[in-house]
Amino acid sequence: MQASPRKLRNQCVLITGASSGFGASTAMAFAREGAKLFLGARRSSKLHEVADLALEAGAASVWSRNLDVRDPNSVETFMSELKSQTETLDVLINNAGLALGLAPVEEDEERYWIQMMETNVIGLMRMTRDCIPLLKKSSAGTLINIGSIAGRVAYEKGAAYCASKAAELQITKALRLELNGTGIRVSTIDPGMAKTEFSMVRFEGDQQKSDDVYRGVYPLTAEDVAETILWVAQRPAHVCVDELLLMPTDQAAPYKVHRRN
Ligand code: NDP
Ligand code: 8X3
Repeated sequence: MQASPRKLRNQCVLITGASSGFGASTAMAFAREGAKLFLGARRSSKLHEVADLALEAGAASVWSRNLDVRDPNSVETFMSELKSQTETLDVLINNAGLALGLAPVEEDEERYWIQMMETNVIGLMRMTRDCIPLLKKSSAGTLINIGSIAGRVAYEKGAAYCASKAAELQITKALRLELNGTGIRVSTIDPGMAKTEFSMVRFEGDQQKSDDVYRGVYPLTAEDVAETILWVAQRPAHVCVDELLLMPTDQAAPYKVHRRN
């Protein structure tokens, strides 16, 4: 007999990096399914806008707080306040992340490497460690990490970002093994080029450089990625999508991009 898709109504879903891009769109996708949302990011005003829209879209409830995954104190406060709201988490989406700069190692900035590693690797592990006890209380806990094509295929001038996403892939694989037998599903969703605030962050607000990334290309949208995250979470409890690589048709590899004039 075919098991039916998992219902997300009233399920507790935590999304990190929910103030823009994939995180904000994923909040909306889960809101439309009637989930109880728990949202975190550093920019509180943007986060509150997403929270208001998610309530309008049908979320059962929305709780949002300032969260900096790089800062142990911020994570501790966030988790302690979250635990006063719920004892269980059904879905954790480790989405908070960023790239900074695009330069050969010889010319690159160490402060960028530190911020990427602290956010994309240590922050993800910190959130995961603190959420596992709550995921274990769910009847079908689901842990979804956002990786990247960059974690699978290295590209020039992206060494530290690629390394951080390669680390995410290996962390996800280790967690899949560690949590086997708990009923918790562990997935990595690894998108290629997507148009969000990602490139504006990478190039520190340089609009021209950001626009050049997407010039003549039809990239993924935040909604494409959000729908994929939702689909993974909706699989029946006995189905785990271990790894999912999601690329724009125009992009066959990081630098193999078809551009129209
Ligand atoms: P955005 O810049 O639009 O979103 C990134 C989110 O991460 C923001 O909400 C930001 O919120 C949050 N964030 C960054 N640093 C921290 C931090 N220290 N603590 C908490 N939240 C943080 O980019 P995307 O939506 O594209 O990126 C989301 C994820 O997807 C990232 O992990 C990225 O590496 C990955 N990715 C992106 C791709 C792309 O081409 N766009 C492709 C493949 C993967 P705030 O600034 O408010 O804290
Ligand atoms: C973001 C995709 O190719 O810019 O993870 O690194 S890429």
